[in-house]
Amino acid sequence: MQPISGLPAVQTFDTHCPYCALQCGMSLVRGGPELTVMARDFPTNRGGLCQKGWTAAEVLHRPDRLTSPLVRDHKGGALRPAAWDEALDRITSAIRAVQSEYGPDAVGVFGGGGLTNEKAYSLGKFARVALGTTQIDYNGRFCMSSAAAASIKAFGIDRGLPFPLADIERAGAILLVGSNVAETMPPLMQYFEAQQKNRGSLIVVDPRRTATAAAATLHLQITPGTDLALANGLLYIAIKQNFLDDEFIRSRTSGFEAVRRAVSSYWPDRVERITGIPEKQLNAAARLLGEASSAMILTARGPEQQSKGVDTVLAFINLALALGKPGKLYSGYGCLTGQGNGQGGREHGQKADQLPGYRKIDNADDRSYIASVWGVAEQTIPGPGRSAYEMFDSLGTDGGVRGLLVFGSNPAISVPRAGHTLQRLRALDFLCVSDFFVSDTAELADVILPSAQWAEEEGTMTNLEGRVVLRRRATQPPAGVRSDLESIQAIAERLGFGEFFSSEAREVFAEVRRASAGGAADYYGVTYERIEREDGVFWPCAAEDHPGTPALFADRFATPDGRARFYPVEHRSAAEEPDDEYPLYLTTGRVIQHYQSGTQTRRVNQLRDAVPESFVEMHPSMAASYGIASGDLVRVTTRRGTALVKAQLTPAIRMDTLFMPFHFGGPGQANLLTNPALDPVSRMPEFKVCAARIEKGSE
Ligand SMILES: Nc1nc2c(c(=O)[nH]1)N[C@H]1C(S)=C(S)[C@@H](COP(=O)(O)OP(=O)(O)OC[C@H]3O[C@@H](n4cnc5c(=O)[nH]c(N)nc54)[C@H](O)[C@@H]3O)O[C@H]1N2
Ligand SMILES: Nc1nc2c(c(=O)[nH]1)N[C@H]1C(S)=C(S)[C@@H](COP(=O)(O)OP(=O)(O)OC[C@H]3O[C@@H](n4cnc5c(=O)[nH]c(N)nc54)[C@H](O)[C@@H]3O)O[C@H]1N2
Ligand code: SF4
Ligand SMILES: [Mo]
Repeated sequence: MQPISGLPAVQTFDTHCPYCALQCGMSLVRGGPELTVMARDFPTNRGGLCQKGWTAAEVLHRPDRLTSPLVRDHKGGALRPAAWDEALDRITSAIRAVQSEYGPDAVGVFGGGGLTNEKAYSLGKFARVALGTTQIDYNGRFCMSSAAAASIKAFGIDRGLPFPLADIERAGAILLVGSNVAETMPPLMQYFEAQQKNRGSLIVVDPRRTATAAAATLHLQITPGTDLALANGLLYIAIKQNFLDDEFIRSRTSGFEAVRRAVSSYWPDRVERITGIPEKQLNAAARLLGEASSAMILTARGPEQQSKGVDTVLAFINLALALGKPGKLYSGYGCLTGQGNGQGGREHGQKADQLPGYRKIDNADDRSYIASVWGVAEQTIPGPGRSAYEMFDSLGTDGGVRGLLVFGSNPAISVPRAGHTLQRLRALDFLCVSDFFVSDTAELADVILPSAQWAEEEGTMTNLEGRVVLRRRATQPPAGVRSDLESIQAIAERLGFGEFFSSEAREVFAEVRRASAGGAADYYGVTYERIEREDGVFWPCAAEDHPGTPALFADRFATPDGRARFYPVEHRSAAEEPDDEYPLYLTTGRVIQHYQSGTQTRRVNQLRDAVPESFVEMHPSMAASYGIASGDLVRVTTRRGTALVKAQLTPAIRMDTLFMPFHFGGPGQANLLTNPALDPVSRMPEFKVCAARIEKGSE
């Protein structure tokens, strides 16, 4: 690894962890040939890091890193190293061939919420300007899209947390729904611990008694897929107990009467039957929230990754609004965004229906503004395309996507109904993947581009609070490796659109600022220099002398009339409920050691040794009734397929529920089993609930 020339031998670079949306501050220190990680005091992590953060630099130095493009001469042939020119020519000739035979929309792009703002922006622009395709979406569709859609409906804007993390410590009560912070954002636990020390109460809703739930004042061990009924039930009790803030409802919201009517049938014993949460606990939770002077409701993937994720989040927002909390100090509704740039990644145009600055691709004013920034004619910007799962489902079909470019995602592992998804990926005429390693998806590719990693490039990320932070370059990428911005620019160049793209992050960011100006997510006043000086800048920030906006909604919501909107929503079953054939619930999620599809963390010895393979978590009583002992192989079957995994017994899970981590491929892959039933609005698949059966297995 080459030091940057002209700098002293021991160097320290302040940057951020490459993984989750907490974007913990860390320093990279170079004494010898390799970089090591040091924790750093930053407002989000306050010196803390999780084990993924501590070991992140190992991923830079892995011997199996890609250092040259790989190409396959024919389908089924072997991958072989190739020069950049050859690989780029292969990509452009495949794009031309597919588009001339099937039209511009036959080439698709799939991006990721781990990409910097600069990359996400360039990828969205590349799809619209250089490819002229409607077909672009990204993995955030599988992440926080339900919460985003609900927030836009209710508040008129989607910033995951409309307040800074520090507010958590001062909240009198917090309802944390389907979030396992202790494993998914460990340094954030210090905020909840401080909140409880300040006599605040923490209520955790999860089918499992996770480490997060164990640390709570009250744990509601909910039946998977029933969060909406819980929210309506809590609002029912709040109405009966006079916990409502009538003045707030009158002056700052609209639509409450319809919600009052809708929740009038959610009396506690009915909600107990639906959710499995005892009436006494429902009352206790409503009281803790209703009597607290300040209160927050936070959701994560548990309630959101459901085929009714949007309605479920709306039900929790209704509760927060009825209690009069949004826009008040230490209070409100928030979504805990997951990916490193999960927030920024959803603002700059890599989503099927979106243009930069959180603009809409079907809005005439938005289109003409972005056309002017891009220097293209408005009518050349294509319209909205398919959502993520729908795009994967279309691969290789008539009228579907025949050539796909993937940047920053590993869909072979992370898309639901993986058996089918893999078949579709194999049916493509052409697949190009940009990654650091031969990921599970890259294994299927015709061309793989080796990408620079986080410490080898510059760029900005927007964390779960809406704080724009700076990723600094600490080292050069290995010879033969290029940044995604360089790759995107080079492909565009070959397609005749080179002048529209830059491979320099700072130049791209200058354009992001202009393109986002006046939009909902306005970055115009954010500069690299300001981020360095101010420990990040919160959007919206419309001018360089604007302080940024840590907290939203103090005076008005972002709706046209400034009022937040209530939406009446009704409980409905999950798309698939247990029955005689498939009697159990299966849910999926994460463990502390692994990140997402595991391409990175499965390559770190310490993390891989701790959790080397997939498993299925089940209650000892359930296991006993099937004659299954700890460590036994189990066949888990759903209507989509079968997975073979070892049993992990724990009394911390409901007796009717199985849990599997989704980080692994092979026979234990959780997504072989999951249901691609989609939310009608957000198009989020139902990762968190399906019906399953188990048998004791054998190799
Ligand atoms: N270690 C680690 N940390 C990560 C990541 C990672 O892969 N690994 N990924 C990052 C990303 S992108 C994301 S999106 C976040 C996700 O962060 P979280 O949302 O905290 O993670 P999950 O484990 O997917 O789901 C949280 C909890 O939902 C529960 N759950 C399952 N079904 C239901 C249900 O029906 N209702 C309710 N209320 N709860 C349910 C699960 O038991 C689980 O404990 O984590 C981020 N941080
Ligand atoms: N069953 C089940 N499935 C799920 C979930 C679940 O809870 N249950 N959660 C869903 C959620 S919330 C998410 S966010 C998705 C995540 O699913 P994926 O998008 O598949 O997850 P990652 O592992 O983050 O994929 C990123 C890939 O790109 C590479 N990469 C990282 N950064 C860059 C970069 O800057 N440039 C390039 N070129 N490559 C990069 C990594 O090495 C990795 O291979 O999974 C979803 N799938
Ligand atoms: S909590 Fe997230 S950002 Fe912080 S060290 Fe762990 S993975 Fe990195
Ligand atoms: Mo995510």
